[in-house]
Amino acid sequence: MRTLLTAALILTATTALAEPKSIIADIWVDNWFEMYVNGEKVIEDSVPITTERSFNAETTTFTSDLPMTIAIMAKDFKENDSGLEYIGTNRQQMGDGGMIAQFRDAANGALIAATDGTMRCLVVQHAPVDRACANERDPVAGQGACAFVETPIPANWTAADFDDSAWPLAVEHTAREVGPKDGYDKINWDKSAKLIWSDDLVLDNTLLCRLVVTE
Ligand SMILES: [Ca+2]
Ligand SMILES: [Ca+2]
Repeated sequence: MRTLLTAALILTATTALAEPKSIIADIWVDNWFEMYVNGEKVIEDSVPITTERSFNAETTTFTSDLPMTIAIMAKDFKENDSGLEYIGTNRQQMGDGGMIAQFRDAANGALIAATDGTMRCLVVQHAPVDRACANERDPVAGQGACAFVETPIPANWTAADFDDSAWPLAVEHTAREVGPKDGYDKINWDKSAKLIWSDDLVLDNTLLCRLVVTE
């Protein structure tokens, strides 16, 4: 009887510990993102990256056990691998990126995690290699100043057990540097949520970023 009772208590305790949390995520990326939790895709930016000025924010709710691993692919828009946009027009330019996200406990609104410089981000597309590309009359991706650097996307990069210890730390940027707008302004950001990217908001166009939430 005592053994049975103990077993029942342990089972109850284990069940309570394993109860997944309902989590509300707010995400704003210039220009597009997809997000994975423990290797499973949870949300993709609802506005296609080809949409001009796609500065929307997304809010979504998902459930996860803690610890959890958040993995976000973030893309600054580029018309092609030169990294430029508005190619051939008088607005031809390199364009810049930026992102911010926060994760709250749906039960009480408490902040669980947010983007900041403790995250790790790997740049997988960098272009152009020379800013002079933006002034070329006929910029061709892969040629001269308009060359690009592409890094293969590691298999399993979204998985909880992926080793990101060799990736660079994310870099925090000010709102003045990023110039966030539109959807960004509709979210009440916790002050611990930071705008991040690599160290180069302009030339680094596609990033893989990971955040391990242990709380
Ligand atoms: Ca952009
Ligand atoms: Ca860019």
